Amino acid sequence: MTFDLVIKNGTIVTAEASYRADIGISGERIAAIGDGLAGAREIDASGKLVTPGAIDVHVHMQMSLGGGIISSDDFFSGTRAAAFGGTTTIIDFVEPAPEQSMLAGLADRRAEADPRVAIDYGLHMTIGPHEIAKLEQVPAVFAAGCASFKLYMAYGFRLTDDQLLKALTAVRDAGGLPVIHAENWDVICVLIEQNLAAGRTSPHWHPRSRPELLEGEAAGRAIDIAEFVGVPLHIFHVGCQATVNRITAARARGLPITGETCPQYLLLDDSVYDRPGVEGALPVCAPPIRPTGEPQNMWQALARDHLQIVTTDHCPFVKADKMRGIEANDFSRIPGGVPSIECRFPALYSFGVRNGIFSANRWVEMCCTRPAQMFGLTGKGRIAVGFDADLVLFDPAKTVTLSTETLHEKVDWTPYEGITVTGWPVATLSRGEVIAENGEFFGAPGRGRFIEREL
Ligand code: DUC
Ligand code: ZN
Repeated sequence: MTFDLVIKNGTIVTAEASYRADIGISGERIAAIGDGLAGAREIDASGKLVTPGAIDVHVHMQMSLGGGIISSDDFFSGTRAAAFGGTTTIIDFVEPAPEQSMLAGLADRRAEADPRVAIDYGLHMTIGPHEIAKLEQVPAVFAAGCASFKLYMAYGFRLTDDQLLKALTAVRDAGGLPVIHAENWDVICVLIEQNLAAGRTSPHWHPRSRPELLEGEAAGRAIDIAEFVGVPLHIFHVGCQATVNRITAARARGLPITGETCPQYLLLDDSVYDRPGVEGALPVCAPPIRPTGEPQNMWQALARDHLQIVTTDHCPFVKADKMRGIEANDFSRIPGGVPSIECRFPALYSFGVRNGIFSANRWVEMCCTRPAQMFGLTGKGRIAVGFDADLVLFDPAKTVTLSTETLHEKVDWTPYEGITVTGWPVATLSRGEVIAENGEFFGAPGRGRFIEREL
């Protein structure tokens, strides 16, 4: 049998094992794994690792904060950058307008994404305060393929505990998975107010207004409400041990609680906020990047399965937008978010696998396989016959120095400027098609598909 495409002589790395074999692809799917396979096209992967396409279940493309501030990667530029970094599936968000039904919000978000995405994607539905009156719509949203629901304990989307109880109950009844941004908003608001009143206006005060202890408290409170309701819960963007402790305590009680961290919490510490001028404003994100020691805690949490997956919370804002908070003398007005979508998969290899913190199999598990399982991305995240041929040819020896020159994200800075990683994707396949190879992009806007997820 001749396959459409064969990846030959590579070392296949899955969540369970590493072994030498060829991969035969027919159409969009993996059709065979074995030796001596022949294809109409063959790619030699000698010396390369072959992994499932990486999956990033937490990104914000072209997300509007109001006032004309929009995250700078659109669904095309962001998914193109993702492909260069080995990511073949993302999950972004629907934020319905206050007067809109959740399904109308979903249709609007799909209209933004469908013509632009270069890789496959899914959407989480946001349940904000305005959606509490619309919770009877949750089953229809679930049936439309938005199987996970985002709840915020901060910002204008913030749900109070009574609202959290109602939202978690509705998501439970629909069979969905709630995901949560856990911070203590009341405490944050007071600390911001006190710091600004005392003239403490620089980004240095951003992490000091969002304490780890209270992030842990919020995560623990959300976990307790989820336990009471009887629903699983996934904790977003964990950067401190206080929150990890709440997750591990819940898991030790047998509860279906999971957590993620992101590259910014692994590669940086809060000294970034002391950089001069706008430079200190650029890495502002929430929860904030934590003090030295916490990144090491997060690496260990990944190694021990105290955190289950790695995402990015990719949400870039250009320097001019970040500058607004500096000009206003108010760190709380700096739009929050950093770019990480392109470097996540290679950086986790470089600093996790190469430094001996975890195995290459654990790397694949956290970045590919587990995200697909947890979020209902059926047919993705594995190298197995019948699965989508979303694959990465990864050169474990290729070095790349991260900078705005080398990265493809549509933003005029990166928090990782000057950091050199060893290990980088040399080819990325999405459903059997090579969409990025040796620094060239072969995909197209709109070739990605919306994935109706099922749990
Ligand atoms: N935090 C950020 O920093 N940006 C996007 C959303 C979020 O929760
Ligand atoms: Zn986010």
